[in-house]
This record gives sequence, structure tokens and C-alpha cells, in this order.
Amino acid sequence: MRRLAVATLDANWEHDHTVPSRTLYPHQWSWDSAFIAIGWSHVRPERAWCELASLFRAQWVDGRVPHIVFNPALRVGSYFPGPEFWESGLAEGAPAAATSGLIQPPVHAPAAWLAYRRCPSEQARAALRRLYPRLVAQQRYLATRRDVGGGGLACIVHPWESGLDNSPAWDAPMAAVPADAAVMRAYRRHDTAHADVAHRPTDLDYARYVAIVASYRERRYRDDDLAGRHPFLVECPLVNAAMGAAEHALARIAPLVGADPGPHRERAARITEALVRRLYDPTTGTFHPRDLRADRLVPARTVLGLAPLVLPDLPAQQVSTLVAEACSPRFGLAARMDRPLPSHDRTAPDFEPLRYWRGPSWMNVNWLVRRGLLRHGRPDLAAGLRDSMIELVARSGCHEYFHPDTGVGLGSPAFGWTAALLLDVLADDPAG
Ligand code: 2M8
Repeated sequence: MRRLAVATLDANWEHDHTVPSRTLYPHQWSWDSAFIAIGWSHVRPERAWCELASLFRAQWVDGRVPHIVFNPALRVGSYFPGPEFWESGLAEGAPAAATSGLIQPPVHAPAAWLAYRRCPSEQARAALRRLYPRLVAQQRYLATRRDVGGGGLACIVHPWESGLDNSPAWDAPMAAVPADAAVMRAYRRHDTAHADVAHRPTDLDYARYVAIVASYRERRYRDDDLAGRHPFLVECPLVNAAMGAAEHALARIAPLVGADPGPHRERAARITEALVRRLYDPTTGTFHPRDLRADRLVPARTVLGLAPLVLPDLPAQQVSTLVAEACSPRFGLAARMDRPLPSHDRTAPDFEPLRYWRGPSWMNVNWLVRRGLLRHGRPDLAAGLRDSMIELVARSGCHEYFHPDTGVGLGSPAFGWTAALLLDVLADDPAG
């Protein structure tokens, strides 16, 4: 399995970064690169640092780390929406490279910390030193420019920013975005040429994705006047849990680079407090996204709600209700389990086992939940999850996502973060 994982990463390596998939996603993606760096740290640590460095070279002046960095060597049309759609070059503070204008969950600081822990060396420390101010700027961007709700959390302006593009969590806020599926006749989707249409977001989803980007692009991706104007403004539990976990990781990195860990610890505590205050629903016992435009919590119970488990300072009460939620028939976590957690509540009427983030199992969110379980003293459940993750890839290969019941591989068959995180769980460092 290790050989398969390394071969998958090697095949996706592209001079200074790793593509998520040669066919579906041939450029560099932000949170993919973070997960992939963790995988590289087990086999070729220099590539882990190169991966993170190439991504952060495309950081914007305001601190945002773009969710896609385009490879200029690829032909027009190799991905939709491509650089000609984003027009990042027209925005103030954008880098020389063509990028998107959106972010993804900030899982990079923990990735850098893990890469260092897996293979500490002078070169690794020097790489951390270069990365640290950029990681701090990334956090500052999220905590200031994106605190549209004013409650101490970052808000996402597009479902793509969550990484869980068509999660049922976005159905209610997306329904308010005016769009007509016919808009997509003007564009050519690239994904459906490489993956089954029934396993991907719909044309109506895409019409809305395009409309939301158009609204942000029109103002050159400025964040100063989002409230009241932008069609999608949501506080996501995963993005904010990642932001809190990043402060914890920065507190561990700081002493290594001669910086003060204190402010990171303080910010981490404030983020955890804000998450519980704004996104936790005591009646469901889980976290929900907050739709800022409608000013309410989105009722869907998706795997996003379990993400705050990654916070080491999550209060015991929330830890215990999240573990209960994960162990319920909705997600099926157990010390002995057949399949990893699905991306959506199995018992919900809108659970779709084949359609992308509406049901299938994904390695990265399972990996995050596993780390949370280890943090919070549940090695029994973490072991069950680990076994199920390994078994899934052993049977089906390094697919992008998997049928949550049969384990059949879906999407790209040679997917970067599946390979990378497989390497990490195989190495099994419970101290993380
Ligand atoms: C998927 O998202 C992209 C848009 O960013 C797409 O559907 O084309 C998501 O699964 C996202 O989480 C992931 O980072 C990206 C590349 O793997 O693909």
C-alpha cells in the first residue's frame, strides 16, 4: 500500500507541487497541498517544503492564500473555471501567478508542524522560518477581513471555500443565490468529461458557483463591503476549526523560529470560544454553519459539524456530544467499523451515496476526525477509523472518494490527498 501511495504522489508531482489529479484537477489546490505535504514528509521531506513554499509564493498581499494556483504551462480549457475566468491579475495585491480569488480551509500550519515533527532537520527548520510569517498573514486575513459577522469567526464567500463544494450544508444559503442552470450553456464544464455526471455537482450548482464568483470578481475580490451585498456569506465550522487548530500549531512552531507563542494561544482560545458560542446547537449536540444573510444556523447535520473535534481546547461537553453524534447511525463511528464516516448524515432524506460531498466517504475529513479523537483520549475509536480507512484504500485504491456502503472508488482513481493521508495513517503516529 505504501508503494501504491508513493507511486500515486510521484505520478502527480509537477516540478514544485503535486496536482490533486492529472485529469480532474491539473493545477495546484490549497488544502490539497497541505495534506499532500504531510504525505511527502514521510518519504521525501524536501518535497513537503517545496509544496508548501510554492503555494505560499502565490499568497496575496492581503494574506489570502488562493485556493487554486494555475500552472501557466497548461492549455486553456484544462480546467473550468480557469485563469481567464478568475482574472486575478486585475485585483490589487494579487501575485504574478494566475490564481483564484477564494480561500480554502487553513490546514497549512498544522501540516507544516507535522512535516517538521515527522522529519526535523536544519533544512526543515529553515523552511519553517520562511513559512511562519506567511502562515501568520494567512490567519490575520481570515480573522480580520473575513470577520463579516463581527463575532470572531471567519466567513466564507463561496461553497468552494469550505472544500466540501456541494455539501447539503450549502443548500439553504445557495437557494437564495439567483441563477438558472441554462447559464452553463455559455461555459464548458471540464469535470463531467472526466467523471460521471451523477457523481458531481449539478449544472444548477455550477450556475450558482459561477454567479457567486462573478459577484466577488466584479469588486476585484475586495472584502470591505461584503455584508449586505455578497450573495453567499456563511461561517463554516470546518474553516473555523481549522483556523483555531492553525493557531495551536503556530504556538508550537513559534519557539522554533524565535517568535512568541503567547498571542497564538490567546487567539486559539478566542476562536474556540466563538465557535461554541456562534455555531454549536445544544439541541442537536453538533456544530452547524451560520448563514449570515439569513442570520440562522443551517439545520443539515453534515460531517462539517464534527470538525471542531480537532481543537485541543474544545470543552468536554462539546467533545462528548460530538463523539455521540459521530457514533450515532448518522455517521457510524465505532471501535470496529466497516467503512469510514460518510460526508453527510446517512439517515437524511437528501443523503446521496454517489454524489461527491453529499454522502461519499473522503479520506481527508476522516483523517481530521481521527486526529481529533486521538487528541480527546479516544484511541479506541481512532483505531476503528484508521482500520476502516486502510481497508477502504486496500480494496479500492487511491480514489478521490468512495461509496460509503460498498467502498467502491469514485471520482479520480489516482488522487493526491488519499495517497498522502494513507501514508500518514500507515505510519500511525498517535502522538501527532
Ligand atoms: C474539489 O473542488 C474543486 C473546486 O475547488 C472542483 O470541484 O473542481 C473539492 O473536492 C475540493 O475540496 C478540492 O480541494 C478540489 C481539488 O481536489 O476539488
